Amino acid sequence: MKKTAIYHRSVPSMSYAYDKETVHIRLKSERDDLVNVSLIYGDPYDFTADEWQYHVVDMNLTGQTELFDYWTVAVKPPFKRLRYGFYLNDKNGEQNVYTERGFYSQAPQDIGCYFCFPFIHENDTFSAPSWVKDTVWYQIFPERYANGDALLNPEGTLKWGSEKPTPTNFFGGDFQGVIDHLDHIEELGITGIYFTPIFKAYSNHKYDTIDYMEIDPQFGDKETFKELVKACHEKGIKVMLDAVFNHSGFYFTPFQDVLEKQEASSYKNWFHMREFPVQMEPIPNYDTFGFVPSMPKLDTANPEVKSYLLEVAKYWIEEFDIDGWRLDVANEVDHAFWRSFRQVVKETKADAYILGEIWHDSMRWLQGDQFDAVMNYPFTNGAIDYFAKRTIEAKSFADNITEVLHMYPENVNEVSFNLLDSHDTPRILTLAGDDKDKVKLLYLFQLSFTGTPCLYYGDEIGMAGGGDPGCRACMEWDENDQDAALFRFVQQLIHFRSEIDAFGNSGSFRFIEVDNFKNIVIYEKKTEETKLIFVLNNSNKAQSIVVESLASKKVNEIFTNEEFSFDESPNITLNGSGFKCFMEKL
Ligand code: ARE
Repeated sequence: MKKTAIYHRSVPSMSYAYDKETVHIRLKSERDDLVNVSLIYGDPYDFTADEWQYHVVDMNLTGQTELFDYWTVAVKPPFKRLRYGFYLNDKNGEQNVYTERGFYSQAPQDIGCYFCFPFIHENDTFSAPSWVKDTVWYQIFPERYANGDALLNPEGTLKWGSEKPTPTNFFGGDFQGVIDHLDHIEELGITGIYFTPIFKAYSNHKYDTIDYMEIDPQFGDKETFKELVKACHEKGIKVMLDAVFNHSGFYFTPFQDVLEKQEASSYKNWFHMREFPVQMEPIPNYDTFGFVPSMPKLDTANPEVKSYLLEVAKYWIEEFDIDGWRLDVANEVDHAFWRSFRQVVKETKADAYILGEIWHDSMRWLQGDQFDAVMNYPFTNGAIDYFAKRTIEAKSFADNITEVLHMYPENVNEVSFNLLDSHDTPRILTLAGDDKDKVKLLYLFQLSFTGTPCLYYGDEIGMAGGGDPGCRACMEWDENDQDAALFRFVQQLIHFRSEIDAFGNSGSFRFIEVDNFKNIVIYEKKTEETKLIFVLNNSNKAQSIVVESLASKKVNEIFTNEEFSFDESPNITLNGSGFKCFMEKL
C-alpha cells in the first residue's frame, strides 16, 4: 500500500457539513492503489457495553486523475458528532486502518486516535441562497451595453461601435440602454445580471470610485437605477453589483484630502500611506491595486473605513433592492472585514448573494462565514485550454475538472460561479481562433456542468475581442451582424438546464470516458430519474465512437429528439467538434 500518498485532514475541503445533518468525508490516495475504502465512524460518547460503537460504510470513488484517486462518503451522525477513520484495502489484499494518529492493522478502541468532526452547527455550515443554484448569470459592462439616453453622454462620446475600445474612450452605455434591451436578456433565458461597477468614477470601467453613494451620471440617476432593478425583478432576473472595496479611485474625497493636507489629513489612516509627502512616481509610496497610483488601497481594518463601506453595502440593498455583491480583488482585503460584511449583508437581505473575485484556490473564504461563491477561474482555465485553445489533452482536462470538483465541498461547487471569459480576459470566440464550433463545445460544457454559469455579454451573438480593453467592445445590436444561430444554441442549453433536472445543478457529474487519442470526453449527469450521457468530440475530424455505457439502452438524443435503440456495441458517429447528449429515463 502506498501509505505516503494516503491523505486526509479535518479541513473544510475534506471534512465538512453539507447541511444541518450530513457530513461529507473525503480521502485521497495514489491512483489505482486502493480497491476499496470504507469509513469507520461513530459517536464519540457511545460506549455501550464498554466498547466504542462504530459503523462502517463504503466510500465512493468520486474522481480519478493521473496521480490520485478521490474517495467520498456522506454520513448523518444522529447526535451530530463524529469520530472517524478509514479502512483501506489495496490491490494486493493488504488492509490498514488510517486515523489521525497514523496507520493501524485493526480499528483502535481508543477514540482519541480518530479524526474528529466535533459537532454540526447549522450556523457554521456553508449555505448559499437557494435561488443561486438555478441562476444563469449574464455579465454586463455598462459603458458598452447600449446607449439609451444620449443626453447623458459624457464629453467626447463616440458613435456606438464606431471605434475599437481603448482604455480611455467612451460610447455612452447607460441604464436606459439596458432597460431597452432586457427582452434580449430575458429571451436568452438569463435569470441574473452581474454589472461591473456603476458608481461615480473617473474611468470608463469605473473601478476607480469617486463616490460609493452615487451612480455615475453617465449611466443615469438613482431613479433610473431603481427602475432598472424593478424591471429586472419583474422578469425574474436578479441584480448583482460590483463592490470595489480593496481600493478607491484617485478622486475619492478622502484620498484628495490626503493629497492636499498630507500628514495632517484626518483621512491619512483610511489608506496604507507609507511615508509623506505622497509620491506617485516611479512607484507610489502608498499601497495600491497593483502599482496603479490612481487606485489607492483602502485600510479596511480602520473602523471608520469599515463602517463607511459596510454602510455602502447596506445602502444599495436596502434602498435599491439589489440581490448580490461581487467583490473586486476580494483576496487582498482582510478576512475580518469580509466576516462583518457578510453579517451586514445577510441582516439586510437574508438571501443576498456574495461573490468574491479570486482567481486561485479560495477555500479560506468559502467556509460559510464570508462568501457564497468565487469566480471559478480554475474551471475557466481547464475549459479554455481544452476546448478553445486545444493546448491540453482530454485526460489533462478531465484531471483539471476533477481537481476543481475536489478542491471545494459539494455545496460550494453547486453555486460556483463558472465563467468562460470576462471583462478581464479575451473573449471565447477569439480564444477559440474564431471557430464557432469550439465555442459551442465550450458553452455545452459550461452550461451542463455543476455550478452557476455566467455568460459575458455579446459572446452569445458571436462577438470577438482580445484581452482588456479588446473584450470591452460595444454590444452588437445590428441583427445582421449578430449570430442568431449561436444565440438560439445558447438559449436551448439554458432551456435544457431548467427543463431537464439532470442537465442543471441537480445532476451529479462524472467523467465516464476520456480518450487522448481520439480527443473525446464522455461524461454523465445523473439524478434519480434521469441519466444524461454527453459525448463531445474535441477533434476536427469525424469519428465513430463506441459508448459502452449506452449498450442495450433505449435513449433519446436531446438536441435532435431522435430515438436510439442501441445493441451491445453502441456505435455513434460525430462530426469534427460534434456532440450528442443521450437521455435515459431511469
Ligand atoms: C488598466 C489597463 C490594463 C493595464 C492595467 C495596469 O486597462 O491594460 O494592464 O491598467 O496598469 C480595472 C480595470 C482595468 C485596469 C485596472 C487598473 O478594469 O482595465 O487595467 O483596473 O487600472 C488580478 C487581481 C484581480 C484583478 C485582475 C485584473 O487579482 O482582482 O488582476 N481584477 C479586478 C477587476 C478588474 C479591475 C481591477 C481588479 C481593479 O476584475 O477589471 O481592473 O479594480 C493571474 C493572477 C491574478 C490576476 C489575474 C489577471 O491569475 O494570479 O491575481 O488577477 O492573473 O491578471
